[in-house]
Amino acid sequence: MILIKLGGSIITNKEKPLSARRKTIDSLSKSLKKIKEPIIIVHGGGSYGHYWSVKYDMHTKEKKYEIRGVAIVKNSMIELNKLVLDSLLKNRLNPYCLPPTDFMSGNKPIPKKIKEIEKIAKSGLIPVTYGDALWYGQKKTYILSGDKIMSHLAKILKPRLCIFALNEDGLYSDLKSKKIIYELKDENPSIAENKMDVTGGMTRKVEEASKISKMGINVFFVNGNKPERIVKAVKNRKFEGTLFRGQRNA
Ligand code: IP8
Repeated sequence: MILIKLGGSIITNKEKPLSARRKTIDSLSKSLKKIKEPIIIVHGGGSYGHYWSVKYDMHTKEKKYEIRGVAIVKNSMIELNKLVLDSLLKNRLNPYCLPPTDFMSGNKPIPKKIKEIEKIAKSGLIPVTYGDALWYGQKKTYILSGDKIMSHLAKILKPRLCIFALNEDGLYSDLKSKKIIYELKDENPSIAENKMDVTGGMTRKVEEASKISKMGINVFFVNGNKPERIVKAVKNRKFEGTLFRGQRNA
């Protein structure tokens, strides 16, 4: 089984509020159709969820955020999720929509529910979930990043591989020359800060990817604008992107 995160910066135009990159979503769907293994898709918030989270000053920390903000963020994620589901359906895939409330309780994953997601994926349906605003308890809510969902799912399901589709070729050792790091070992990648991103952008991705690789699972960062790279990563063909190699004994 393979977990694939479609980053918000690839499925939306982060420069423009509430604008989806429909053509890119479609070409991602077409490439995903070529994968002949069970997959689970997680997508980010991009210029939908992040736009409203910034407006209402909502973050990953559990707090009493404005309830109007919670309602609006959730609604915007449903809207973006619908575009992803429609594209998958149109391309003859069979998505199974799974809002994170289905397998999260507070800030904890529900193991029984997560194991069920594996069964759904193995039946041929494609579970699709996303980063969202979630209820924590005692009137507190928080923003759950899709990257964090990747770690929760990986920990319980131990997929063969995790892929993060980004709006970049991978991690760069130097942002100016865009020199790709093919395998991240001890070096510090050069990362641009993004104020539009309430869940921590690339820094969060690197954090979650390192965590997953320490579970013994390979993690790939690939450019989602070139979706054939996702297929190549799955099929073990010449890989273009950044690999976090799974460390068995870490
Ligand atoms: O883009 C966050 O998900 P991410 C979703 O995967 C929201 O970090 C609601 C901002």
